[in-house]
Amino acid sequence: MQTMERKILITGGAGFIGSHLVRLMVNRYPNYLIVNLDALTYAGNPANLRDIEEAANYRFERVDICDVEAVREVFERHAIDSVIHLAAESHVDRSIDDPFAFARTNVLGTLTLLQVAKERWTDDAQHLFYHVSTDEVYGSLGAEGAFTESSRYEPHSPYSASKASSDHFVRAFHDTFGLPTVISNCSNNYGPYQFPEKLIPLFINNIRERRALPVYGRGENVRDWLYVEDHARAIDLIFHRGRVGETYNIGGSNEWRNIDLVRLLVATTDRLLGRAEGEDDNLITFVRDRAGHDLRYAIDSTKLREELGWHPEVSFEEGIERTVRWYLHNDEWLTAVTSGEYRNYYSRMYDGR
Ligand code: TDX
Repeated sequence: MQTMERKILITGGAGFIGSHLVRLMVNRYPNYLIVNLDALTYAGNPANLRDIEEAANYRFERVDICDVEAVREVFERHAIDSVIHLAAESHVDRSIDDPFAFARTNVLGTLTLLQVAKERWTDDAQHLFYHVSTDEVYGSLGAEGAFTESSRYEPHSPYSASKASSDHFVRAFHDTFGLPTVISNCSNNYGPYQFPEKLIPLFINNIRERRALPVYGRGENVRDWLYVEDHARAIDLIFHRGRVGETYNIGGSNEWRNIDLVRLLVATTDRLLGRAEGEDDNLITFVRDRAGHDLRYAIDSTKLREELGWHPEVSFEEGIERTVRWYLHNDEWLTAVTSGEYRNYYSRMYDGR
């Protein structure tokens, strides 16, 4: 095989955002070796990457980021020089049920990767530990304003507390040991391959099956939505041109109240299914609010736009249309991940690789 310019470990590459990033990097950089390290828990699915799994510059390693020996072996086997770390437990409602799983994967897993990178990267080669994080670490906003890179950390859910903690460890390894790190904090993502526990894919699936749409509280919470490929492009840019030791906020500047978004999803899905307008409005059901539910997130991505010239390329109208179409045309994928069958199938397929 030709000599690879960079050997990049992408953790969580079988997940939603990770699979989009792996696809982008494998296709755009034939001279980079892309090693996807993923434990294939419930939300990680190699079917998300079927189109690139035979690529010459792609490898898959089924490893838990908390398993220090296995992580060391992967670094050694592939002479890893950089990490883009996305592996995480990411669903807020699950973190309310089982906070320990979030501390384990998000905090101890990140610490394990940092420790191995620090041990291994003692030469003068080019290295980078890129940590992918969330806007939720900054807490909740009132009606006005947006989070900047210097906003105070104020996490409210066990999920955001675990991500905040992982961000702190990354900065600590930079400041204490000189590890070359960079962090980005992104707003809510949407698009193909998102696990249907998150609002948008869950609701598209429920509309398709004519099941109730459980809107928490009064649906007045606001989120800033970004198409997942725009996030992957931002990561690529920050990986190559971001300044070491810095943090970059990534956001869509696209705020929606949940209830307005849900109405848009109902209208779009009904239209694409050929159903009459308004036919499924009655599926909208207001339910008990999520505990500690953050009112509003909004990201100020001026730094990323001005320093690195990034901007979102996919409008929300276009992105929602593409996303609803994708879920409706990939009902096999949806049925497989919701039934859990894929887990048995892929566990057999990937064991012992
Ligand atoms: O059934 C639902 N009903 C509902 O009203 C679900 C699943 C969600 N919601 C609301 C809660 C939020 O206000 O919709 C909004 C979006 O919910 P999620 O999709 O669960 O996302 P959120 O809680 O905003 O967190 C997301 O953004 C930051 C991701 O899940 C995180 O992983 C990311 O870091």
